[in-house]
Amino acid sequence: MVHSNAHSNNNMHTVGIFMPTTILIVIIIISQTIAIQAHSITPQVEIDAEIQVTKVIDGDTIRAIVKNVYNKQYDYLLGKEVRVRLADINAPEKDTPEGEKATKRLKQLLEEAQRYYINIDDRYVTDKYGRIIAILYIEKEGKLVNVNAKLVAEGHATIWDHENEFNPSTWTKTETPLPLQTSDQPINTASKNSYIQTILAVAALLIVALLVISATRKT
Ligand SMILES: [Ca+2]
Ligand SMILES: [Ca+2]
Repeated sequence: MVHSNAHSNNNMHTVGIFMPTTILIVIIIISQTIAIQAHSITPQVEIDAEIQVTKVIDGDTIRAIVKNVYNKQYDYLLGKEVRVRLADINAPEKDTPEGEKATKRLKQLLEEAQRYYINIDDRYVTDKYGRIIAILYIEKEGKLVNVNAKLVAEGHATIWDHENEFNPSTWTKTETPLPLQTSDQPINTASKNSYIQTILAVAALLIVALLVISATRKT
């Protein structure tokens, strides 16, 4: 009987430590997963990948290395150098004065930016020349700029609405402030995620504190 009681107490003790430890591990995993998602989620603007621009070919085409992929569909592009054709716009040929101006302006916009992203056409991905069809976004001074729309707004390119994921008539504004917030979304996904992260971090701290207290009492 004594042996049996001791055994059962030992089990209770193991369960007592095991449960909070398991909960703690689960909380850490969940909060890490949310942290990864929070980075990739942009509530109003669809972003498929982050790129590093290597060359401006002309007013509507660039060459770039794919740095990060936020859409599993494009995992195969990670680390690759690709040509990106700005979707649904057309800049004049490079050997014309207008084309030269458009190329120069695109270069200037890219030089002023801190980070570069693309929303790839999920419907066809590339054109017949193997160029990735995308909206190019640049991050500049806390704003996300739709470069396709910007070039059109400044008169360096015209809209050529091809059949694809994009509809240029929805490009009513060229800039979106970061962090992304809108009146129709009272709390955006990114800030909601950081709110959940904070709660989870506090919960994890409380569990650690409880573990320390229970360990101190036993010694
Ligand atoms: Ca897309
Ligand atoms: Ca289109």
